[in-house]
Amino acid sequence: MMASPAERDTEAAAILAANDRGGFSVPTKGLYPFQWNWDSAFAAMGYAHASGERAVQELQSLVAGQWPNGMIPHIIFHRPDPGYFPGPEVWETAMTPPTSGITQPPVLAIAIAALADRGVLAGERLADLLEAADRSHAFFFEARRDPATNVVGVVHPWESGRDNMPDWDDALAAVDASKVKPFVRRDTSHIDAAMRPTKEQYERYIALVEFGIAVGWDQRRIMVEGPFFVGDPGIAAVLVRAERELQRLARTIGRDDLGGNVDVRLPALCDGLEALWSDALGAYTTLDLRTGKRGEAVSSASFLPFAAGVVDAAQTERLNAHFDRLAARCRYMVPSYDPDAPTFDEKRYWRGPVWLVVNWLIALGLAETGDAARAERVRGDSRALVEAGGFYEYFSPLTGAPLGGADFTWTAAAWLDFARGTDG
Ligand code: 2M8
Repeated sequence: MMASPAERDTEAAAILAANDRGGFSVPTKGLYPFQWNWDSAFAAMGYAHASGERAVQELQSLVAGQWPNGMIPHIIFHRPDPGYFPGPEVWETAMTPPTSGITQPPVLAIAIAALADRGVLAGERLADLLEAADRSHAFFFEARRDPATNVVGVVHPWESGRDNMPDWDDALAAVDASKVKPFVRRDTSHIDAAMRPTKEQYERYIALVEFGIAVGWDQRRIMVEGPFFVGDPGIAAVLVRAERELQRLARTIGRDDLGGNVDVRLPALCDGLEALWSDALGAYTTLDLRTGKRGEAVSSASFLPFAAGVVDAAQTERLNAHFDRLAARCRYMVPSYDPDAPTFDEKRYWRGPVWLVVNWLIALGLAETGDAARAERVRGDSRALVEAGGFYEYFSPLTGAPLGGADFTWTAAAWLDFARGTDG
């Protein structure tokens, strides 16, 4: 049902309040009952509209789960909940609070910057959060960067946040799942199985968890010896942007020691991102670091490097051509996968649907490169999706049909901070 922007504002605020578990948020009730890493970073920017304090708390509760090696896990299990699989007893990471054993896109420093720029985060609390972000970036540099190419990759599709994207299929299919013990999924008891990953994929997701346990969650061994290591333009682009934000803020508070050695870490991360450019495709795509195979289609992550400030004029031209082709095919931008690819699926998880948080970062990058028209296409479509469909987890790029979980935290945050704009 079509709702006015003011009605959606009220609803968004109510969703953020309802998904607040006291200092941390859950992505949605039922389907995702714990704190997720990049969800929380986006959530903080949403909470800032009602309370700067609550926004800061969201980031503090996220970094409370940081490992001694700097990794911020993808899930923090602050409290038990039997409704999700795999829970803490499956991960066996022996951390306090209990956590998963992999990470997610490092949106944290982007959120810190947003709160600092708004004036709701300063002083010691800002310095503490920047230190946490710095240690997390150092973790990516040490344990998720291929030293030969500088490419930053993921050791589990869940690390990318774009879990089920077709580019992971081949590398995931090569993972041996023959020894995985039987398990019961929970996601398909909340959501139509046609929108979720398949059983074969789930078995391999768990096989990767079991590999982590087998090496005692030694994150460098997982990168070097593990069965899955694929360069990800999504994480690589978010990390470059996050690193720039970290260095900018660190300078404003006189903490030049943060941001790694500025002459080393950032240039290496930029080189690694460039190594994910496929000239054949004319876009940034995945690179299997075990086999050398590149992804062959455009995904929403192909457009994230705009926000990293690395795209040159010739690359921009080629990316724009893809953007315009997708924009002609899809009523709503940006599909998570190329609608012209045979593996595109309008409804299934990260194989086609639109996520507002990815749109948020894409629009930001486009606007910064001076492309107001394409930025506005992305923002306007995001706004129209929520006005018509509400605060769902994701949406069909073809029809706008709302899909996945309802009353979603990061969709509400994206509405308040990005999609609604300032004119409604
Ligand atoms: C989805 O991922 C989780 C695993 O992390 C799942 O399917 O169980 C993804 O969309 C991910 O990007 C997101 O952070 C998470 C919570 O919204 O859900």
